[in-house]
Amino acid sequence: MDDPRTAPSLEEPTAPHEPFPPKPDQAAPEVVSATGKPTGAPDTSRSQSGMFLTTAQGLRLPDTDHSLKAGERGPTLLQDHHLREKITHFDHERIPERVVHARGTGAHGVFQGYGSAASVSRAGFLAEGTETPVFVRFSTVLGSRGSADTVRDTRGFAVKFYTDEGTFDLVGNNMPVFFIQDGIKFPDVIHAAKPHPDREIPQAQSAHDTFWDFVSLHTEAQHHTMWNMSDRGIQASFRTMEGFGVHTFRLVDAEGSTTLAKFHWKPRAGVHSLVWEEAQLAAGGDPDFHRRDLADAIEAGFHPQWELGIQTFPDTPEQMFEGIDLLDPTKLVPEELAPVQPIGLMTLTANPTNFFAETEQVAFHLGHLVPGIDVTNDPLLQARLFSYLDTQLTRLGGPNFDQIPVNRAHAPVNDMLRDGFHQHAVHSGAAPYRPNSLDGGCPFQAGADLDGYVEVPAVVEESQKVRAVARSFDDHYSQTRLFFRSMTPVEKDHIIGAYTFELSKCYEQVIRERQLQCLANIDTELCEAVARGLGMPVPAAAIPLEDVSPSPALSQVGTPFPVDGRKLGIVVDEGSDMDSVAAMVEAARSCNLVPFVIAPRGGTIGDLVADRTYATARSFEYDALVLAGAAPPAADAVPSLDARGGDPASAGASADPRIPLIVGEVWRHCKVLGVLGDPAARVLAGAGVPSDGAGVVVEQDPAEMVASVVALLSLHRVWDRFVPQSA
Ligand code: HDE
Repeated sequence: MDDPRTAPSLEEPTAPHEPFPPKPDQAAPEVVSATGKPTGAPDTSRSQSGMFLTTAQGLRLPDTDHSLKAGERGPTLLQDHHLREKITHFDHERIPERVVHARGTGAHGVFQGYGSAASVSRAGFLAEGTETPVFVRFSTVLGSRGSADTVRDTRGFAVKFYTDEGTFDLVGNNMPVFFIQDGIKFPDVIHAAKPHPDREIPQAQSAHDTFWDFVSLHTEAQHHTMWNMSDRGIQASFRTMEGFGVHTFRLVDAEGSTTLAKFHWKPRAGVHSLVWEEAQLAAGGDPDFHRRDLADAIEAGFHPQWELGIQTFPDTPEQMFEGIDLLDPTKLVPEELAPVQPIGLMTLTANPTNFFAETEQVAFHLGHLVPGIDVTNDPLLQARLFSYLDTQLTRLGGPNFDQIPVNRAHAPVNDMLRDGFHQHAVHSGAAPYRPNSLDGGCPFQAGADLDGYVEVPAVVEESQKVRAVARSFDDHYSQTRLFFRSMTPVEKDHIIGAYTFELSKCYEQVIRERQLQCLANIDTELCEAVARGLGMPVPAAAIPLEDVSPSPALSQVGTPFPVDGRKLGIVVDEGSDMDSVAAMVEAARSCNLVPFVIAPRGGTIGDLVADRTYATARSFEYDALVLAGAAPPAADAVPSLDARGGDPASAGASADPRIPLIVGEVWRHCKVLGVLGDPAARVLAGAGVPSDGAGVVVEQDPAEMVASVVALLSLHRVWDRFVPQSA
């Protein structure tokens, strides 16, 4: 029998049977008790059970479609307990979204330690070969829960490691620096970046007055702002995104010696971004673009991987490295000065079974630490140590959110926390206090010798209480300049374009002027180009511009990466050579590409299923496109009525106008473009794309075509096609 989840019957099924188990690509939190005890229950035991519809009390119900009424046309009776339960629960299905990072997506996976960190950290999960289950949540920062994925923003990269020694959370971002140096300013930067309080627009955008007002007045935000304006602000996918712990942490080895360290996640699939127009098209055409990509990839068996790495620095009293204050979260340490040393590998293996239960309810906290990892005095980090637990009290409705399945520790929990809303543990014993004799003294304290977490006895210098910042935090511009000067010309152009776009969206001229002054203090070329775009005079730098040595590791361009799970669109029509197309689909699959057949209409074409039609396809969905036919106008092509129909004049007399539209975008977005056979070549000409252009592959042989596409795609885009304006 076909799996009814993938092949549901046309008729409503009425024969009772048990609920379906999760799909093969799905996993759920491990079945441990509210206090971390393995229950031995099967994975499915947390889902619905029994064949029949019941109330929350397990009472079987004969009818859930009609409320209990005084006669067929009479009023509804208050005594209808099922109606009241159903509606009351529904009325309370929503919880407050996260105040930041509301839009997110999650996945289960596993982390394997390499053992290479043993010399600096005693953390058990970093030991060679140790496997630790993880739950990851990626997010945007500014948008509400339903906002689009591909907006320009920083991305969250939060990982929960369910280690044997307690849960460790690495709550990072896809950028190594932050807007502010002190956590007390977090409400300010977020209030400035969120939608304006009067009209609540714009949603999930930084291109507005209050954001630029804040960052231009508060110049320590300039470095992070430039990361947002760079290609890093519009990631191609979560799978191709770096992650950073941002702060400097303190690692502790088995002997108690300490080392300062910064965490990095390096994606095996490379670091790739969208181009701006593509990001905008995707935000409208598929607001779930990143969420869908991650879930599809995992379902298809392309399990994304990241290597965890550390940069290490001597734990000196100054906590400085090469003139960089390691406690200043607006600074990075170039990899050329402190290479990233790999210490483990994370593989995401399963999608959540239930979005709300897992992705929405997961609660990360920077203070979830394990022996071998400690914090530093970074003032941003210190405020975060307070915020993450506090915010859950409102969001998850009380103090027992640690007992929600996705948040349960896998290590045994023997705390003395009791009662409160939604208490799931049934605590035994009489004495949740210490010292006690009534429970025989249990629970007992564990020192370092018994794997207890002992804070590093870091020296706190003799000091006075002050509201002040260290002089070593004063420089707001040199690393911003370092970042810009480390970009390739095409990346610089993108940054210039982003600043120009965003500042053009501001209404207040003074804000543009002020930000241009900041750009003048960063880089003359950048400032001049943005000022030109805004039609404004170029201010002179107010500070001397330092000579900086570029850090090539900051650039995303030029390194080849695997193409697993990248998407290939293949445009066909009724006259295409479908044997060739089938061979190409096969060859693409064997290279781990995901082929999509784009046909004039739905159904099958040749022996293949039409994955997309001319009406539903748009360029942003594909990393590369191959034309395998003349694409004559499909039956539903109505160029004069359908804006998606494109310009019929540019289509050539014979092609469906939507195909040249896609081809034009693919060309503009510097994606690989293949042409299989002569009829397809005519479509190319009709779209105004030169057949000898960079990254245009003209082939007769399907296998050769796929080989060429893979070779070009490994560099992500055909960078040569951009004509750089910057030096
Ligand atoms: Fe967060 N941040 N943050 N943050 N943050 C939250 O916690 C906060 C900061 C980050 O997928 C909140 O549970 C303060 C830096 C991620 O569930 C909240 C400050 C970095 C996520 C909070 C910062 C982050 C959050 C909102 C300044 C990168 C999403 C809901 C002191 C290193 C986690 C929640 C998830 C979420 C506070 C700064 C990363 C309010 C006060 C720096 C990835 O507690």
